[in-house]
Amino acid sequence: PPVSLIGAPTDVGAGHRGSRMGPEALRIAGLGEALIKRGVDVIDRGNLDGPRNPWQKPVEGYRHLPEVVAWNRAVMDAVSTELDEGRMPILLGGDHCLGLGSITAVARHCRTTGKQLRVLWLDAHADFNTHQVTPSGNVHGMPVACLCGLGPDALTKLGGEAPAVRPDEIRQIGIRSVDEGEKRLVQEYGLDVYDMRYIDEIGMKRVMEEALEGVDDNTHLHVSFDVDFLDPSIAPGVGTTVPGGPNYREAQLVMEMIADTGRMASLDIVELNPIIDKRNRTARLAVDLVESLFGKSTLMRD
Ligand code: DIR
Ligand code: MN
Ligand code: MN
Ligand code: MN
Repeated sequence: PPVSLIGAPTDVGAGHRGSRMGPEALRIAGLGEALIKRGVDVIDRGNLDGPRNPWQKPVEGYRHLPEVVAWNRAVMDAVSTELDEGRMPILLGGDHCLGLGSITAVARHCRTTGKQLRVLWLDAHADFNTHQVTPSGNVHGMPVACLCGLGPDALTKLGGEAPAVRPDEIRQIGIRSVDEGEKRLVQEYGLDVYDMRYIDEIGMKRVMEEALEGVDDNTHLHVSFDVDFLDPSIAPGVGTTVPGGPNYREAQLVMEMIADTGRMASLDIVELNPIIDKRNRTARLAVDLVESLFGKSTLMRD
């Protein structure tokens, strides 16, 4: 399907500033041109508007909650517009709090069109904190909990009724940092987490087969790609690096196996922080991986 790039230049949900520059870094790394070269019809919608980052301390367990709500509303509306037009939205973040607005729009679209929803959450973190257990107050550590109905009404009911998404619609891959209180919630909600230990034990190929099991012709596959999913040795340009992530080959396999399903219908690329990068290499890697997501492969395969 035709693709629409949507920039959301904000870091209101993060603990480091700089992911507000993610959209431009991805454009400069050639994201649009790479897709056009693959024969994809691409429109760059430019950047959304929203409140500036006031850079304040958490209030009752949330940093910048009003600003986070405003940005997520803008993202939800923009993603909805593209889906209604039959286009594939690619959200250029911005921090990962925006996954809430993006996936709320996707879930609503699935309910009205009768599609099965499958969310692949590629991340070092589970992003399942609440204001009671968060160690930071940063809302980018909370979007999955909010999608599952756990959080303030302003976030959980962004698209109407909560929860926007059922835990069994989500598969998390690459996880290696879960906070103490967050662990209990992940367990309680029965989230399907393919953590790094499991990837080490059974290998990325089998992990992806399991994560994609049940994806059929009627499935809308949403990929939420937090760039800190990748090992910091190949992707240093993120605010919250965690050692021990997927290497280049494993990441390529993830993307190629998603492409093979032919069902990806929306994508977030988030947490890219060019401020702490080296010559935009992390954005260039992200573009390389997105090419694979769109079917680039070494050989013709059948
Ligand atoms: C940590 C870091 N779990 C927190 N989270 C994220 O502050 O809640 N970093 N998502 O990317
Ligand atoms: Mn994340
Ligand atoms: Mn993360
Ligand atoms: Mn590639």
